[in-house]
Amino acid sequence: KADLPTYTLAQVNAHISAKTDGIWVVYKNGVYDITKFIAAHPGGTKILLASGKSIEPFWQIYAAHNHGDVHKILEGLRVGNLDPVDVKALEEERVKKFGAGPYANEPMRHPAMKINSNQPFNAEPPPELLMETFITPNDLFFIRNHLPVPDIDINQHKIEISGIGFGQDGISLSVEDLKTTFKQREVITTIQCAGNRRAEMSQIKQVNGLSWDTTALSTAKWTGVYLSDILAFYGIVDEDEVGIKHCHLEGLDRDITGQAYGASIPIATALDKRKEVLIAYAMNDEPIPRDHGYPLRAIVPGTVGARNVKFLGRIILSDEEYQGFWQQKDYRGFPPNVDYSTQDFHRFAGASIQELPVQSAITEPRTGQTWPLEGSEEVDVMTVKGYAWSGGGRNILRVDVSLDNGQTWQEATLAPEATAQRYGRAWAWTPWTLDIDIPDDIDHLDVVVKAIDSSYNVQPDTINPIWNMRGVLNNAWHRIHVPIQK
Ligand code: HEM
Ligand code: MTE
Ligand code: MO
Repeated sequence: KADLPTYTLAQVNAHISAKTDGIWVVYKNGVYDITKFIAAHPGGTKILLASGKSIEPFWQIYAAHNHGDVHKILEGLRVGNLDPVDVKALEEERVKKFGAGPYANEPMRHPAMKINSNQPFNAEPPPELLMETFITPNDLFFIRNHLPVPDIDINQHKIEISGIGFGQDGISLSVEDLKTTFKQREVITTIQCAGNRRAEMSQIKQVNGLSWDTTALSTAKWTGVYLSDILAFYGIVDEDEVGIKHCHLEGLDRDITGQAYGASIPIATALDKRKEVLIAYAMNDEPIPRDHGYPLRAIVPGTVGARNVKFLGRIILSDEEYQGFWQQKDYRGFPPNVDYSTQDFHRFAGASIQELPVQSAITEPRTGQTWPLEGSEEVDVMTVKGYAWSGGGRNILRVDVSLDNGQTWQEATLAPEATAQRYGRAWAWTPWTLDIDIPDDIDHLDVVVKAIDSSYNVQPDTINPIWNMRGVLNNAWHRIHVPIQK
């Protein structure tokens, strides 16, 4: 590119009109004329948002540009080099915004998200926005990252499958191989973090972990191929075969020692077609956003979020569980009597969490939020909203709401998309609503919810019997306190 002219950022800034000087953008040290490309851009006229500017911040949101092919198109539009002084200035601006080091290349996030930690990035959506739709929009889907988000070129990416039945070297498949070899499948599923509602658990006695409220869960439609189809293609259909017990799922996000995020699921889950375990390449009809696992992600319906491994790089069939930290030391249920002061507390770690227990919560109103009385009507009504969900595909049979701490109950109305789910394959949540008549002469309401799943499992009424030092698996009755404004 040495023969191309050099331009300053100020000159690029002036190229914002297709009619006069053309529309230019910059990317790293290159200057590009996109005037003729705009009409052909697969993402439409959004590209104009970057007119005269750097496209980098935009490409941080839209992972689909993370492609050798896209960079080839871009180079075809090159008209010059950016003045090295401006290249340095842009880089400094980027570092100021995103920081330096392992977290310098994180994607952009929706400003409405409530951030629980920045590095790694963890955030949950406001409950009122989350419950507006059955399927959560991608940019409002809760984010739970243990490590920096990797930056993967989809064209170079190959998923490796090894272990029992595949030999040590195993095989590898590109994203294209997956799409062309196996039948395309769709699954609508809710992903819930084991730490959802941890904040309430800490009110009983401090637990360790991110302080999640009630919205460390979201729902999406995932497109991909069944893991059971892939394994069957290579002749693995029987879980009793030569000692296969676990299916490891390993991501491409790594800590500074090189240890990847990884997890495992029982081989029975991986092989069972009815469990619909997916190797997904799309989320709500878009390439999976970087935060949610671009370019490939394991979707394990009905199973705790932690096993839905993002940025999937390797699948290994084994006679033992995955040995990484988050399978062995975390995402396990400790008994209520064990805490960090207990001698050798790791000894008490229970089995790794897989299917989650029945859950429900109220999302509107929020606890502490004052409810204004209309005053005009005979009886004032408060609309209460929330979700229910159970692990293992168990359907929600009923959602009960009480205003007197469980003495009497009213039945909520369940969302039709939810109740239409097949028996034993209710992977998605059950949104519910109930209009409550507000009694006269009260200054507050204490509202309680519980759900019942298709195994007639119920939620515990208090947190005490399920308290655990990691603050996972909180599915006690959810309670809110609502002051009534007279
Ligand atoms: C999709 C090229 C700039 C927004 C795409 C795709 C290509 C492309 C090839 C299809 C990718 C795929 O689906 O495999 C380019 C080039 C650009 C540019 C060469 C600069 C010269 C931008 C900018 C924005 C943008 C600045 C936003 C402000 C989008 C969106 C999609 C898309 C929304 C749809 C895919 C998605 O939602 O993830 N672009 N693009 N693009 N592009 Fe661009
Ligand atoms: N996969 C990888 N590779 N790295 C991670 O940090 N976090 C897990 C799981 N998969 C994680 C991962 C946890 S604990 C949860 S709850 C879900 O991803 C969160 O998925 P989301 O960020 O798409 O909401
Ligand atoms: Mo999680």
